[in-house]
Amino acid sequence: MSQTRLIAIEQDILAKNDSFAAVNRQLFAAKGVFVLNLMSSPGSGKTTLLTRTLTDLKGRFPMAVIEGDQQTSFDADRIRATGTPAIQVNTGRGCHLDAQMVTQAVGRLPVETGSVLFIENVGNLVCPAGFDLGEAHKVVVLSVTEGEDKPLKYPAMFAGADLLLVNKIDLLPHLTFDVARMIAYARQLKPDLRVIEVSATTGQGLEDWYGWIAAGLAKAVAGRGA
Ligand SMILES: Nc1nc2c(ncn2[C@@H]2O[C@H](COP(=O)(O)OP(=O)(O)OP(=O)(O)O)[C@@H](O)[C@H]2O)c(=O)[nH]1
Ligand SMILES: [Mg+2]
Ligand SMILES: [Zn+2]
Repeated sequence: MSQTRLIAIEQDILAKNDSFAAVNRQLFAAKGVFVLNLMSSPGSGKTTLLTRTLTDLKGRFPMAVIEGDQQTSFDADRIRATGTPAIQVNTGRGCHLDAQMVTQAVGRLPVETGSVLFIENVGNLVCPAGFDLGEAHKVVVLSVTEGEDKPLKYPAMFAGADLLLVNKIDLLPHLTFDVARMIAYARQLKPDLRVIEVSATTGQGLEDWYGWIAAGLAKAVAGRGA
């Protein structure tokens, strides 16, 4: 296939994605739903962080989850065990969620007015960055076992992020990971990137994450229908 033809196909795919993302964003704005697209490499702790978050924030506002993985419903099962509604989307050979998958999943979920919708993307630091899902913010999770160099190796992911959660900080005493250096690399790509250091297992730093969510939801609710 010629390069021009390939580029044309890619442009078609992204244009189609953007139109579904716009539909999603409009629906979320009308209902005052605060939507976060969580992305990371496999195993950084997205589901662990979510189950802890859902448990700790239970009763403060309604929440729902869309889980993206190539196969299995393990993660949606873990989420449902917290009592939160969750839909698993299996992408098969696909390596990211797209906006149309979110449109379809939202139709099957009780997404209440004034709620938070977490979307856990497929574990992959590359192409999920290219697909707008209609979210309010892109949140990147990077765990301290992955190496400080990841922002510079996967720049699109970090350049497009609104929040970086540095996870597994409970493991720092056993590692040589330089948190400050990693953050400096990430801020080369996104100078005003907000960073919160957390441990999904010990709970360290999670209050800041919860505060950030609550502030975002308040804004989404205040701007409802605007
Ligand atoms: N020590 C430590 N381990 C963690 C932490 N968060 C997650 N883990 C562990 O990391 C492993 C992967 O966690 P998951 O939550 O499944 O990671 P994920 O990002 O959802 O993985 P995928 O969905 O496969 O991309 C599990 O064994 C977790 O127990 C943390 O803060 N500290
Ligand atoms: Mg997961
Ligand atoms: Zn992909």
